Amino acid sequence: MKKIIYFGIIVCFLIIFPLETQGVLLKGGNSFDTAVELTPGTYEDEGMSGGQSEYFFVNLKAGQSLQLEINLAPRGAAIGGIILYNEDKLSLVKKEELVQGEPATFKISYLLNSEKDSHKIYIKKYCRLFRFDSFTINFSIEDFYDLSSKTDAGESFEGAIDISYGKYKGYLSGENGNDKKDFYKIPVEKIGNLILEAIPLTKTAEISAAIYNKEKNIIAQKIGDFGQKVRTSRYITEPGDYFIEIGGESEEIIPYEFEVLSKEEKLKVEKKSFFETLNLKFIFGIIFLILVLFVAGKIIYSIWKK
Ligand SMILES: [Ca+2]
Repeated sequence: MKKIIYFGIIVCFLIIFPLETQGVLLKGGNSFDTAVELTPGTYEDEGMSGGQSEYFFVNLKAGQSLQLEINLAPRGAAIGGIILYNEDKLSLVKKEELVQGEPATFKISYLLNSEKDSHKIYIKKYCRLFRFDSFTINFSIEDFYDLSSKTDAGESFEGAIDISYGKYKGYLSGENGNDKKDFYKIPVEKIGNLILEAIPLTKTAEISAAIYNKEKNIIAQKIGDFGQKVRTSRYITEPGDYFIEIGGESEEIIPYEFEVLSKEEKLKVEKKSFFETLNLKFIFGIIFLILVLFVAGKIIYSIWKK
């Protein structure tokens, strides 16, 4: 008897709370002011007709990316899409699709910089013409923090993250967001070469690396080709806080690695003397060879003459 009761309870539970949640039915607001907050998950609707729109908003931290996967199922054919707006209600991204017959899926991602600690992003979904029988949004958040900072490195000197010599990993948004630059600050204590190497970890990106002096003037810069490493350096004569800027271009989010190295004066002198030694050896070698050829020529000539 007990088993039957337990079985009945489980069946009732499964009817009320299905194991597979196919998506939550959610209606957005009809303006920015009445926008409805989205948390990560899948949201379905009951369809939209031409002229209809709904507003949502999400909150993200600096260094996080908003990820949307949109599925549009038209009734025959329909036109509609998604627009992202910032907190000031300025359009950031617009993606509109003409969908005919089969449902279509597209993705939007937007990586946010550290101009603010947290960002409110509005999402407007709309149908411009005809009708979608369903307009599904899958919303997720992905972290693209620089180094192990749990945030995004600043877009300028003021927000630079402190580093020391070593290898680090960071991210830039490319066209998918507003994280266009990352600034780092490195204290240089000794006179010598400050070397900066950076490489995009995707072939679709080109990366730039620059070094700024204590007065925040650029003193070394290199712009690379797609997927290529860049290397730039500058001989530092005055210790102090120097700055590094990494920039990049791509249609996708750019993961990158960079390394900051120092070569002190001592090493530089050693390197110079090595080349000097090499040059002297080369010159003496040439003189010796000419002498040998000259003497040999003389001997052969004298034998031939006899
Ligand atoms: Ca970044």
